[in-house]
Amino acid sequence: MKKREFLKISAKAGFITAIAPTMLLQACNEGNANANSKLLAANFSLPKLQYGYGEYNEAVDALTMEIHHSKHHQGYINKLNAALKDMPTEASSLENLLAGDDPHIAFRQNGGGHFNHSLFWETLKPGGEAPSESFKTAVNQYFNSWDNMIAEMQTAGKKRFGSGWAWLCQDNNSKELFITSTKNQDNPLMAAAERQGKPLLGIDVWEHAYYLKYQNRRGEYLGNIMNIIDWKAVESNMI
Ligand code: MN3
Repeated sequence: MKKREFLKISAKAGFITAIAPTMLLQACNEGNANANSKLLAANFSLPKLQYGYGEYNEAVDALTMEIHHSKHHQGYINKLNAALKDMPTEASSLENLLAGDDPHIAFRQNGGGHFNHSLFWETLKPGGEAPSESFKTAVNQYFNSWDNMIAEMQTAGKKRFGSGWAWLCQDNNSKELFITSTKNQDNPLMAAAERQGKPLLGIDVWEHAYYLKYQNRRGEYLGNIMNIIDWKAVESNMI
């Protein structure tokens, strides 16, 4: 029996705590875990939205918000918790799990889904919130103008084939701001991303994010969603 299979069965049988940490380390192959860290708890829960489902209506209709939050996002959380029970990990946080070496596809899809949507909700505000002068200065430095940055985000979202996300990120080393996109529920924390960095803002371009109101008009959705961004919340994600 392979160690991972043993772990799976052990976890289901409820005696996972009896396994030595070193064995978990080998079995889970999480490179940066250490013997003193705890297992990442399988108790993620749905974050509350800051506003009512109907309050985002200038960009996204109430029914889309409700289904997106209470069904899609909840679904990722349920599957993430189930995957953590099946495959215990010593990663110190969800972010570290996603950024680690080759996370299991269940973590990429459902851990990514939970991380991405949680970030998305935090940065949406009916009517939007203007950026600070210092954040505008940072954006101008890397994109030449605020409008160029907005346009580049919209292009990243439009060009993402199929389902995925457009991202405004910060380089972990140079601190440079940059824009990229990822497929499915991948994000720039992951080694699979075209460019890794700290996500500051993610825009969901899955059809479930806009189809009821916009049908095939993803560009129109991308135009309107940028009007309800809380740029102070985005800035608060900077390194
Ligand atoms: Mn979504």
